[in-house]
Amino acid sequence: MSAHSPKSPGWLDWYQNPSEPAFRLPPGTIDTHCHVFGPQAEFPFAPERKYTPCDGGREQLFTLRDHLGISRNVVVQATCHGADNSAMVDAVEASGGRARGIATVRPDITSAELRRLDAAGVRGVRFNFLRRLVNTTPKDDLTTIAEKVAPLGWHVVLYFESADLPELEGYFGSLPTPLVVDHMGRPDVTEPVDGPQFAHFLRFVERNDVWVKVTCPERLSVTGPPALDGQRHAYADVVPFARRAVEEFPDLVLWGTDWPHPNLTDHMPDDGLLVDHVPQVAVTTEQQHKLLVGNPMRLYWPGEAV
Ligand code: 0GY
Repeated sequence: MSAHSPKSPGWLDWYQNPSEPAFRLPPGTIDTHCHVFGPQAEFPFAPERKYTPCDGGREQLFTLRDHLGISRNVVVQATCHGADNSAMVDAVEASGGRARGIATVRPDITSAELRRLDAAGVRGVRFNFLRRLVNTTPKDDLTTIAEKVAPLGWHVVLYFESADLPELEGYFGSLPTPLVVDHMGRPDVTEPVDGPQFAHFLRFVERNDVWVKVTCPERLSVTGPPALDGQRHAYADVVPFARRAVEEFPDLVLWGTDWPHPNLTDHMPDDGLLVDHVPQVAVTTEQQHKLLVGNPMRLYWPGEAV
């Protein structure tokens, strides 16, 4: 039964009362990676899910959006909802045009259902290769899905571990849609930024014109949140990786919060600090504008004024 299941053991709830960011996001900033969890009573979690989160519904997402100075959201279907996109679609529809969605669909989805999702504001599908989040991801099924969504102008969002990129990149390159990669392809930030693993990822981006989300410093970091004495910046070890992606591909990078931050058990980020992380990775005003406004507008609201 999925109704009113208890949270997974060790589950950390999203941060209450996030700080006021010191960095002012430019008008029109888009959070391209966030989720909604339920609320469970209204939108039950999927039976096949790998975790049961706390509730994190659309109203709470919109409250955070307004608090941080974000204009628009891209709500990415979370694995705890499986291929039932109702909660995500509900959030997108309730946003009054200020949100787009990324769905999870099955290969037998009909064109009528795809058109309905498109009309609601969905612009892509997510292919998840993390073994701790999904069972199998049969490539034939994913190819069928990609071929169905390509005519709508949708893209595919890829979530994978950096160690799996060499095995997967040939397949990714064969997909008929634009590609967006979550969380910089999850680099091991204890490796040098100039090391072979991240270089491999950057060349993959270059070859395929891949959009890169420079998201989730809190998830990738080993050094972690700021020291209480103020002597250590938040997520300092992730900064060189994100900065490199922004410098090399200023027109392909995207930013997002990842609220409500699934599967964090060590610490839950203060979302205000995640905003203050932005000028660490995009150091010029021009880079910031592209990352936060120009690039995501081109991808999610093409042709529209900010
Ligand atoms: C993320 C990361 C994670 C989870 C999900 O859909 C999800 O369950 O995306 C993760 O556990 O790394 O992007 O939110």
